[in-house]
Amino acid sequence: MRLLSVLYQRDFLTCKEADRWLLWLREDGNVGWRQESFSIFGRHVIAPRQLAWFGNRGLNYRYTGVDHPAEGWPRDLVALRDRIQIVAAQEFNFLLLNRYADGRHYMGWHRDDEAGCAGNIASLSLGAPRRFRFECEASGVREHIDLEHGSLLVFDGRQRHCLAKTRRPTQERINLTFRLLNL
Ligand SMILES: O=C(O)CCC(=O)C(=O)O
Repeated sequence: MRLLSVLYQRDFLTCKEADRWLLWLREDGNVGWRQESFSIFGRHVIAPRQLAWFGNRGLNYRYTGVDHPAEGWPRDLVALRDRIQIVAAQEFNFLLLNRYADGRHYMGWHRDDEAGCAGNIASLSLGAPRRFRFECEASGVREHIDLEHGSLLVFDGRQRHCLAKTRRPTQERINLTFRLLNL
């Protein structure tokens, strides 16, 4: 694979664990899901997905001109973060969550190279499998990997990537991206 991937563990979580996390993330009161809007090239755009975040209190992840100030970690998520830190062999202090209701929800091509981002991103997938595309830096060739329920992908966020739209009937997917912001 030409993805600057450090690792892909298809069965990082057992199916039972992954199902439980999906329920927890959907449960009222656990996660403050919101549909964000931002300005891009002077256009007002509503993000085609829902978003939430957690992180070390005091950290602020600013991207697409929007602040995302963190207020700490829910207790339930700390053990999951710690487990992912061991596998990824690095620390994470911020978590961005994306919720794709169906195949019409997506994330366009981008790099996660904002000032203040460091290290790799650990991406945990829950729910419907979705196609993650990435572009080979040197050749411009595009490849993909289908991210499955309970899988963990650790990758270099500076490489161009996207979560593709699909016309196939597709159920909900929630993605957790653990990140390291420079303090
Ligand atoms: O949902 C995904 O797997 C992609 C997420 C992503 O590209 C990002 O958070 O930067």
